[in-house]
Amino acid sequence: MRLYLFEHCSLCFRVRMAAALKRLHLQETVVLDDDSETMMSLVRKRRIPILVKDDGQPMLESMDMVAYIDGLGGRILTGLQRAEVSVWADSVIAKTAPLTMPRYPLLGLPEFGTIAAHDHCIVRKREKYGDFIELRAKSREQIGALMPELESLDRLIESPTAVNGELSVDDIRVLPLLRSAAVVKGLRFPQKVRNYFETMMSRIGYQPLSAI
Ligand SMILES: N[C@@H](CCC(=O)N[C@@H](CS)C(=O)NCC(=O)O)C(=O)O
Repeated sequence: MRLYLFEHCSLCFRVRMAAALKRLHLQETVVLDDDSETMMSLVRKRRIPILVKDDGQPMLESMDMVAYIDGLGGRILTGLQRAEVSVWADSVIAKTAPLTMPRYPLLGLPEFGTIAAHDHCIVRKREKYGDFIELRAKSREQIGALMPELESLDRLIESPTAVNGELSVDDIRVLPLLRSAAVVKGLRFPQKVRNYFETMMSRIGYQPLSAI
């Protein structure tokens, strides 16, 4: 199996996390941000992540990929899901994206490994999120707006090894978002969130991205 991904992409990290939890080796290709051809040739659209299965069939939805990987051998995402956790995950993105998006191109990530790929990202994302320098200049207030969300998550976390006490798809929803949020220097995770983040990242053998 080969996963086509961007290193910064939290949806891609869902799939990498599922594979790591299963101790399953995924071949990985990081696509340059301006390399639409690779994506188009696989799935006829500009979309990441793409999982190409061993039979050559590509998959396009990250949660379908997670379910597929979890179904190989004995399932491990067996815990119950909680609506509050998916509601949290869906709503927090509006608060994290203005902080994380303008930082990713500064982290030396492989998808921005050429100046053309880097600028391709800036030009496209600027349309959606606004000017990156102006966004970064608002970091303090954005962090202030995000903190109550992290405090809410702190109250939801039941164990450092599983958000609901037993590993479930909710962990796949939450950990990749925390990995993204952790690129924001000066953002302090509340105690249970920090324990959960550190425990889970170490369990799957991933270092956090750098923070800026
Ligand atoms: N529902 C899809 C959404 C995938 C998605 O939105 N991917 C984004 C990257 S995170 C994308 O391909 N954006 C196009 C682009 O960056 O040009 C999934 O969960 O896999």
